[in-house]
Amino acid sequence: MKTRITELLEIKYPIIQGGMAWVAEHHLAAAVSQAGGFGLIGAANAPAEVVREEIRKARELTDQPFGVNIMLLSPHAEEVAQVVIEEHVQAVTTGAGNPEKYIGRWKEAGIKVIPVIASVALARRMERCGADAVVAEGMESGGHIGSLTTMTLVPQVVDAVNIPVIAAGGIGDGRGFAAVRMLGAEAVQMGTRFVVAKESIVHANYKERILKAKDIDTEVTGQSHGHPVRGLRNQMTREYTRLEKGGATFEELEYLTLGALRRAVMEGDVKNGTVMAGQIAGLISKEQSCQEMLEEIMKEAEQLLCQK
Ligand code: TUI
Repeated sequence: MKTRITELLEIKYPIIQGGMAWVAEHHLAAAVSQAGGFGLIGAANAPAEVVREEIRKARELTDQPFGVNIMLLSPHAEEVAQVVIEEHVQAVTTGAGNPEKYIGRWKEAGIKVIPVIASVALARRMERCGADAVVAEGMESGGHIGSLTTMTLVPQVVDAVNIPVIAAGGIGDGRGFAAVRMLGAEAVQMGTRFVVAKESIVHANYKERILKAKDIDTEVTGQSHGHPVRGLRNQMTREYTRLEKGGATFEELEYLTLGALRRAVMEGDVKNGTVMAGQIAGLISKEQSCQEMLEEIMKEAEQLLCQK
């Protein structure tokens, strides 16, 4: 399947892996790219030199193109923005903010720039600033989210900009892929499905929670201070919600979640850690290699899209 995104990123399949904090490290990114999709290293809150090492390690595992996701709330965002230039990564995606001030520098260095956006206004602005594409991410996604659904956001962004649109949020199989193609998207970005990939280094407890999740098992915390985050409900989210309803300050809530994603991903503490996952978790029921996932999704999508 050829689209402007497969051309832009020089990939076989128009499937991009989300730049998930702690999860999207070099093994996963390289495996997705090696399988014909586009892998991303999630810089999250990591220092720039750690990101540089991750890029170099991914290069040892694949000669295919991959990118880096820069989380703009990170205290290291500025340095990471420079490292991706020095390391000549093919593409940068950004999340949780407006990457305007970096776009000129990245474009000059020949890097493809793909901001993740959650509104038409930011999509338009990114196009004006020279972005090559945007990821339109609905609130079905795991992690930090906006307020619109994928179903409503994607077609409105497609109508508002001329650059290609990648859909994200709530997509976990070939049906989701085909559905967003109908909305005008030229690729998908998936996160939750890749968390359970064989090549994903995520702790077995975390994978098991996703594999066993039901449709209604995710919850959004942090609405009150403007940083809504979706994850699987557990002791941590219940305590968070109790404090949030009781009027806890931003600092008190931050303290509760400090290091919580790392505890869940790396140590398997799925009770008191943060288990970020999207609403599609209930659909995800098997651990597969990235190659198996991509081939299965594309086969299903192509069958659906080619039906007369
Ligand atoms: O960034 C993500 N997902 C993330 S980042 C993350 S780490 C984190 N953890 C706790 C709190 C905050 C961050 C976990 N998951 N997705 C991309 C995304 N970007 N979703 C929504 C947005 C977004 C929202 C508002 C982008 C821009 C924006 O407005 C910026 C502006 O200035 O207009």
